[in-house]
Amino acid sequence: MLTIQLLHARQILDSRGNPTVEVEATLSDGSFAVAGVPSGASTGKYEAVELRDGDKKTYGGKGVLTAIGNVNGPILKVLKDHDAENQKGVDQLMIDLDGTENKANLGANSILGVSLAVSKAVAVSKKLDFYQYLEALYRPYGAMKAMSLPRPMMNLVNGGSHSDAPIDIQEFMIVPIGAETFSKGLQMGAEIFQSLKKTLSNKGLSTAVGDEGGFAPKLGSSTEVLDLMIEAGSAIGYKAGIDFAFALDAAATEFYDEKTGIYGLTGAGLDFTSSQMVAYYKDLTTRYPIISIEDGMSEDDFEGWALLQKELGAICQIVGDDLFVTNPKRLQMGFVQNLANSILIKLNQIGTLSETFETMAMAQKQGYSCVISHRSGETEDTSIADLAVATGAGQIKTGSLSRTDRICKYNRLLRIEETLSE
Ligand code: 2PG
Ligand code: MG
Repeated sequence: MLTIQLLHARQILDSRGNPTVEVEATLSDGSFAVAGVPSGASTGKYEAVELRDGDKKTYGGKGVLTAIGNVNGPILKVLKDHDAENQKGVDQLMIDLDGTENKANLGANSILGVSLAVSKAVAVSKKLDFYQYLEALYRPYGAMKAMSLPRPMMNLVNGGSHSDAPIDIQEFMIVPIGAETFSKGLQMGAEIFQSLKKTLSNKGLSTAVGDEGGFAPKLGSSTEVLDLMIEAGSAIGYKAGIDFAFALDAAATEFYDEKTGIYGLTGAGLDFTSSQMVAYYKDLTTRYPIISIEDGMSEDDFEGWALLQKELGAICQIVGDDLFVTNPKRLQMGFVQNLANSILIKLNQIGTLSETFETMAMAQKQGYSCVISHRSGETEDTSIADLAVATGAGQIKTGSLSRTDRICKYNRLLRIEETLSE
């Protein structure tokens, strides 16, 4: 039996320069792998807990030494000599040891680091590519689609809490709908990114980038951003609506006032009720080829979500991120109340690989699409690229076409594309 022999966690830095968890797992045959844990900025309140030390004197309170101690101490103690191939068992032992609903004791950051590092080490032992092993792990969940390269959603403009730009909507992504392969789609994204740089610069706008490597110009309205992206595409021969379409992540929880029930788009100078917010999206989708809207409404504005799904669900992908937090219970609520038709998948929102699979299988069986996602704070870990391929999710969002924390996932997919087509 292949067993876990050593788990070693250390504190590393993420793409924003904040501490995060890295875990090394060593198995009984000497196989060894490393996993890094990402971290969000626009986090949902129902996400599993990311354990931070809170000691203001070190890293402004963001240290993760406690989480690391949990791996090197109690988690290693329960997992040592455990069957490494029993991923569900490994994850369940950590869930039981933690003992809370939201992993508040051990921290989802420590638990996910172990969950991923162990699975990666098993893949090494079996001489499998990580995506091949993930496929084998996902198959028993009974929702398997054929493995495939995902279509990328490339985040060319960063607003909201991901940059200082006054843009209310957090992410303006392009989806290469006209591209036949992953690599062609990526190429289109990269070319439009470079063209957008020129377009912005010609207009005297900043080409500095935000947390996910997209531009962060001083623009107030969403329509100005979309118009510039169309202009950048057409300058090099790509047509919006034919070659590429738009996907938005509004991250609306960030600009929703729970007390007043108002969505405050301060950059654009607009205040909306829930139904006005839906009308705003409806208007945008009639004027622009928008095929996906993520977190259009705030995480607990269920009436708003139901209305958005009713009004736009037939023509647009309605993606729940803060709404579902990759959690099967929240997703079930979405099914019952018809709140969306798609779910964003972030491993660290739930904290284990097995629970992520459970949520994805539920979604896929219900006919919801799954979009595999990075976090705004990332590491060089590329596991999400393998996850996207293994589960046949069909879609991934992993930032813009700059910054290695984003590009490393795209590059991993290029390598997988080559292997799959052999
Ligand atoms: C999101 C993510 C990733 P964050 O809202 O979808 O783009 O952002 O990691 O800050 O939650
Ligand atoms: Mg989001």
